[in-house]
Amino acid sequence: MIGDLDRACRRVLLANWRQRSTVPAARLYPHQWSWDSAFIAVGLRHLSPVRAQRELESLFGAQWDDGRVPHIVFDVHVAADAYFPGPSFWRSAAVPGAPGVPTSGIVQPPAHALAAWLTYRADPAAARARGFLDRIYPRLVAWHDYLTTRRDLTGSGLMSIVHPWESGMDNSPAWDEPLARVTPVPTTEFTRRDLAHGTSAERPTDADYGRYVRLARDYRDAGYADARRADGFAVEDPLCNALLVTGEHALASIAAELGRDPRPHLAAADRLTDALVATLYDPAAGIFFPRDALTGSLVRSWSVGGLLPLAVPGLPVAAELVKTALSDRFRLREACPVPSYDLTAADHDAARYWRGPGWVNTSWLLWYGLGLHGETSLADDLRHRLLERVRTAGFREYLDPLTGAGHGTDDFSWTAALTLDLIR
Ligand code: 9YW
Repeated sequence: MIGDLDRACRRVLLANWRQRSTVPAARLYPHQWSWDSAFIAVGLRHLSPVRAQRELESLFGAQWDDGRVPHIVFDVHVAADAYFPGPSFWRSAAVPGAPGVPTSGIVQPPAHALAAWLTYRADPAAARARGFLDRIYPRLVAWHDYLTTRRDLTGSGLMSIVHPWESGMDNSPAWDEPLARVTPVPTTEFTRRDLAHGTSAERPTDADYGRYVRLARDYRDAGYADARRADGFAVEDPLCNALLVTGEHALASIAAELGRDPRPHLAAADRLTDALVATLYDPAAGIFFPRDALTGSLVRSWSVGGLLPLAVPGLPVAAELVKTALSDRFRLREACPVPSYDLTAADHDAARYWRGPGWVNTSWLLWYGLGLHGETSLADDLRHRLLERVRTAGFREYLDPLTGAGHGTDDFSWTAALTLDLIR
């Protein structure tokens, strides 16, 4: 049975490979996405360690001079209207310091250093022969530097996202409040392409899209300069900041492997962990909340992102997060994949994107964190149930966490990649 699932994962990853990288889904997402590539590399390393290295190298080949790694690297061979917003919207070619290939100008969560380290570990000899770590390490360092300097918009030491798409959890209820300030662009001014491949009931609403377009357009028109704008969106997100810490730990391991000093990365990880706990952790709630960087207030929305600092080595409040994951809000022992949003909330929607459904990437991160903090039986249990869910539903984009019904696109790459990793 596991053999069949293993073969099916490989089939999806092979079908979605495009010369230098993997598309998240052939029709809905026909380009390269940043954090998708990180998760894809984690699975691809079991199929072809060299291909996993190339997945990350192609993404970092599109890094901007300021260190940012764009959330989409466009495939110029794909029809211009296949995805909105495409290259003609982002206009990266007009930005000094952007790469030769067209990209978006926003970012996605920094899962890459962890992915690079896991990729290296899959076949150190092959990686050494290709100089993988030597080439990727300075790029990862520049990426983290961009996030910890230019994206520290409040001086708290944490990075801010400036667009909901940057969270990777596009329409999470956590963004409703900070997004309410943004005036939507009328829907007559743009054409969504996602609805041609997905049910509108399971995708973000038109009003959300209008706000996404407004924010992206304003950022573009400001030359992608990072600053707080009163009419904008700026949020310190627990998931992005947790991945930064996890990434600094991975960079320390990479530095040591390269014969460099790992201590600056460990010091950065400690500083970030302290800032994360001091700024975003709510002890009474037992979860991390995002902080609106424009008002300074926590957004008290219970999203899976608030549990994911569990992936931070040595997190002082790990036991409290596990307790919250086991509570009625997330029901870690039964709900699978882990719900993206509070099961008890009145606006929980088990079929709509990041407003309730479970996703395999966030569940994988929780599984990884449970293992890190010695919760082996909970981790094993989650792993078994995830494999069972995917075996039943197929490689869907997101699933109803209580019934296991599949939603969104099928043959979704990170679902296949991380399933392959969980089988190992
Ligand atoms: C979109 C590609 C991306 C993911 C995001 C997910 C979705 C794109 O798909 O965003 O058009 O809505 O929210 O996390 O990287 O898989």
